Amino acid sequence: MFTKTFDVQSIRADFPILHQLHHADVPLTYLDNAASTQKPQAVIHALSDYYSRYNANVHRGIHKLSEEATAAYEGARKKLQKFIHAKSYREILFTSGTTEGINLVAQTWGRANLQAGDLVILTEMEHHSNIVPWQILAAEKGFNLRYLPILPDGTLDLGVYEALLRDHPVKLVSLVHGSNVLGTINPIETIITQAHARGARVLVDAAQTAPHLPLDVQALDVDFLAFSGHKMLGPTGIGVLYGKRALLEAMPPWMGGGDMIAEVRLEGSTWNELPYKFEAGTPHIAGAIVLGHAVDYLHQVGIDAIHAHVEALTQYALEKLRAFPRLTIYGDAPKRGGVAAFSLAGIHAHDLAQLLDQEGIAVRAGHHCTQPLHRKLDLAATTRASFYLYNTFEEVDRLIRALEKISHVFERG
Ligand code: C6P
Repeated sequence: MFTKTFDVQSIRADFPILHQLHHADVPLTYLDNAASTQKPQAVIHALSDYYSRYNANVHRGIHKLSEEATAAYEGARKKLQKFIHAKSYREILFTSGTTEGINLVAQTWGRANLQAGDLVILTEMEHHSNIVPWQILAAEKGFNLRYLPILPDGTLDLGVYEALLRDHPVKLVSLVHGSNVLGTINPIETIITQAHARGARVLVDAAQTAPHLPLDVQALDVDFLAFSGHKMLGPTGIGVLYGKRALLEAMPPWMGGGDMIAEVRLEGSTWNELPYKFEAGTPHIAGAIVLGHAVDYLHQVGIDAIHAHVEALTQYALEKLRAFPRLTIYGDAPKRGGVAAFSLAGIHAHDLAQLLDQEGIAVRAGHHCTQPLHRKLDLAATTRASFYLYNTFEEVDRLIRALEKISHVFERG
């Protein structure tokens, strides 16, 4: 049936937070990985090591500490370059996360390239961070937004996509790779090829896929790709925006300040080379270095192995959840990531999450920053379990047992 060969126990041993009682008498079952992941000891150590041994500003000082910090910061950039197979380290911009990456593209590339009459295609399953930046800019520039509809199984209606590309001046397609609610993995390869055939650019939100799917930006030929460090064992406040070099070169800078300039005169300024043109001010040095260590850890375990484990766990969970009485799962795409959003009839999503918490199980409840998607599904909120490399089949069983217990209490009540 499901492969259980992944050495999850030795992985779990690396994550100190997992070995605690959640409440007085129940162990922690952490199933909120789509929101943020836990950190292995190597990553925690890298953070304290940076602050204990070589904390200094980068690109500025000529003293040893600054040189060391700069080497580690730029070394991390190269690790991230390799992680997504970018051609050059100059195409890797450190941001605060996916949200900032998308806003950066909107405010620089978007501001310079989108105008009244143009069409930008988004989808109905986008996270707010890939809707609101475009709405803000569209209100100012007067271009149009269209959202690709979702079919009943949670996949995108690609017929509508082809028609929009054929009939409208589409300038940009900006879409999520893996939905944080439906789990759907969108066929970005085809979407990118079709967009390019019509001269449109593509931005991919890889917040939910970078943590467990091998990504190759050159093979994909994607124009921009954004992801967050904290969803892939790294710290909060750090993420990556990949952009094709020629596009980044042509884009105006976003924030102005130190480090992003070549020369400043009172009459005007010129810009630093890539990637520094887009990294104004003191960057999140510790965050970037530590994210590099998170990537090392992911490589050690193996992204393919992590993906296979997450997929097996998710399939196992979905099979059990599907058999659960009065439970509805949202999304039935053939290719999906490690999330399962569901409702249990008669129990509000937040109450359910709270009751699961009492059983030691951490899940998320709410609209998961996808209000338009929830509105489309005619739901105010869902409860969501999400899985990662340190989760076990036993933990899925624990979730099911807890749901049974809660369900019985509600039935009796
Ligand atoms: N989703 C979730 O619980 P930031 O906050 O910038 O690191 O990531 C934003 C983001 C963008 N796109 C997708 C697909 C996402 O899932 C997220 C973050 C979290 O689902 C927090 S709302």
